[in-house]
Amino acid sequence: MNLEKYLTLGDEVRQAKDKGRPLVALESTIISHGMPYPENVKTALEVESVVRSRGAVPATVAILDGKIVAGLSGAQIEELGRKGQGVVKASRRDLPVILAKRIAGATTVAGTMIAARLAGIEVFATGGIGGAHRGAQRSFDISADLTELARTDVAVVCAGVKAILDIGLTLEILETLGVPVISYGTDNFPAFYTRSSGFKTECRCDTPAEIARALRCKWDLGLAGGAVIANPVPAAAEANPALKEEAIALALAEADKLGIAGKRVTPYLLEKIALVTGGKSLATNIALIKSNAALAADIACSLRS
Ligand code: PSU
Ligand code: MN
Repeated sequence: MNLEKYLTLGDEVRQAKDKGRPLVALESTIISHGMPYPENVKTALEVESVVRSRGAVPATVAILDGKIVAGLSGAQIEELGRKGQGVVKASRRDLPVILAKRIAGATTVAGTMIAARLAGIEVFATGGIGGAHRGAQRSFDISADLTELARTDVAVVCAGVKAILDIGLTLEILETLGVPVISYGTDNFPAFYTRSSGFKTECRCDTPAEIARALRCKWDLGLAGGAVIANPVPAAAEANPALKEEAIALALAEADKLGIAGKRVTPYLLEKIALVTGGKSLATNIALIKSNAALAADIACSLRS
């Protein structure tokens, strides 16, 4: 396949690849659908700076003008952030049509993993991954992020999954799919806004080098697929659990009443929770993404050493 037909690398990313420097992919659904403007743009640019400050090179991913772009410019990030929900959310199944129609797409975790693999990037940092929604036994609403983790060789550093999801069910599905879930510096699986979900993980690593070695073993052995690296939110930025649970209950009830379904569910819940918690959840969100970017950069550097 002629990769250049579909993939464009930003200048900084191209130079980094030529020199064999460590890279970290970053998603854009979080910019367009996960946070309000202008905090989304400011955060996206700051997250890139965090990656650079740890000696790696950021590659923020989106789809623009019929190409998957790995390494957006500041102006491109600004445009995606300003358009917000006006940009189409792009997961695996959406990529072909968005590319063919030459419209803009904000890549989800699944979409960004695909782009990262095409660009030869092994590590990706985000806030939270998608998972099995509460009631998934009936609705079948299970994010394509999980099946992507089973097939695409990219490690995803996140702060766990939000309690808007069924965390236990999400972990069971990841186990079935053979996806390693590694908690960083803890035996607990984090729940995005809070440091523990109440669920334990079987795998714990305490250093980025240890995580990098585990990833290398996996891929050397041909065990296809990615890994979830779960990094708990920094303690100082942890949200009040009671406030968060109340906001989630309200958001879920509202979504149900309005009949929100399909790809609109996750962005709707995120927006509602941000609104209900009066911006408190946003501060937590920003702190944890930066912390994930730092860990991802450290892992990417370890993978190169
Ligand atoms: N969870 C969050 N924040 C997010 C997302 C999920 O806490 O921004 C975004 C990510 O881009 C993720 C996507 O890949 O939502 C999952 O959407 P869905 O549940 O429709 O697969
Ligand atoms: Mn869904």
